[in-house]
Amino acid sequence: SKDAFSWEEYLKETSSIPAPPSCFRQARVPPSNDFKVGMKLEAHDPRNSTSVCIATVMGLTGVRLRLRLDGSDNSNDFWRLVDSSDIQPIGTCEKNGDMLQPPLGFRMNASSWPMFLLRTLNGAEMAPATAFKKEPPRPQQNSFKPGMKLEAVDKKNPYLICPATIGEVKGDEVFIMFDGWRGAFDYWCKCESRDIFPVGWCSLTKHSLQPPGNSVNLPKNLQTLPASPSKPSRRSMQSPYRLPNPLPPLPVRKGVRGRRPKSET
Ligand code: MLZ
Repeated sequence: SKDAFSWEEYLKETSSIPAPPSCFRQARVPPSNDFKVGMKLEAHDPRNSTSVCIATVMGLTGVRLRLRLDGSDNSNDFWRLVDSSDIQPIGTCEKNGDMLQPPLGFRMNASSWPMFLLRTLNGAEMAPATAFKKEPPRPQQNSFKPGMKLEAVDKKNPYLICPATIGEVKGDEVFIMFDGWRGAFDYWCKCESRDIFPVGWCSLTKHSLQPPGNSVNLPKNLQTLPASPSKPSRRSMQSPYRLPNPLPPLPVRKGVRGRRPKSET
């Protein structure tokens, strides 16, 4: 559509450059997603990473899988790349002499786990070994530089991948700043994090990419002040995208919703 987010235009508008693909722990040519909804696999429990559990593929988004641990509730879904080392074919755990564990917060009595495991695996469609791709190597060093643009998972809304900027670089870590969200979703992560991607990744892998938010990114010491339209210099550093600020009032029209992107919640 005509107002879809365009990196090409956005990079021009913000006079910024993308972080080079060599900075990232991501495949240069993204792998294919050969999983199907309903397939089962083994996954490290994100809330207890030493334990390996059975998971079901609930959805596919680009080369990421939406996963749910069998025996867990529906409010702890998590997302993994098809080349993540956190996932493996069913049988891997046993081959390594380990035991499959109930997920943290298993919804039944612990004594019913062995029977639950038998039943959940009986007749299940298991993801084939060929669907699991080899995790790419770590980058040699942290080559990110402040100001570089990228695409990053919003950890508060992990189904979302959003345009972001490197705010700071410290040792092997980077500070991820989400464009247009006034710092509300920013985080530090390792440069080798699997949650950060080069510009163009979503488009290449057919994953949706959120547009930047409407809020101006202010320097840390000014973040509590309202953005002042009378001092345009304050907003000149980053994302002048989709201004003006303040937004015009919403037109009141029956049956027409969502004319303004949702604000941070
Ligand atoms: N809480 C918002 C999502 C914000 C996403 C921001 N990502 C950097 C909503 O529910 O619309």
